[in-house]
Amino acid sequence: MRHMYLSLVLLLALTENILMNTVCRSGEKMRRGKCEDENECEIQPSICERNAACFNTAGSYFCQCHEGFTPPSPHNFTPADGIVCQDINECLVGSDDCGPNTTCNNTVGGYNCTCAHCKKFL
Ligand SMILES: [Ca+2]
Repeated sequence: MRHMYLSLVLLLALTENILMNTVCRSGEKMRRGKCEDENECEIQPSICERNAACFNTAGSYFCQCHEGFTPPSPHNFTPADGIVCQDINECLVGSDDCGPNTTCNNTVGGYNCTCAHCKKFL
C-alpha cells in the first residue's frame, strides 16, 4: 500500500511537471515555474525589418514602420504579414514643406529642400 501511495505521488509530481512545462502559450517561456512573456524585440533585435521598430506586448510583439516609410504608423504588423516598409517620396506625394523656389530632394526615410538662389536673399 505504501509503494502504491509513493507511486501515485511520483506520478502526480511528474504529471504536474509535464503540464507546467507545456502550459505556456506561444510567446511565453517557463521561468522559475511560471510562464512569463518573452521579449521578442530583445531576443531577436532584427525580428522586424530594418525600417521598422519592434514593440513587445504580453505574449507577442508587433512592428511599425519608421516615420517617413509606408504603411505609415500606427499600422501594426508582424513579419508573417509580408509587409515591407517603403520610403515615402514626400516630394512626389506633396507632403513636403519646401517653400517656393526650392527644390525638394527625396531621401530614404525623409527629404530635404535645397535652394539654389537663396544666397541672393540672405
Ligand atoms: Ca522619403
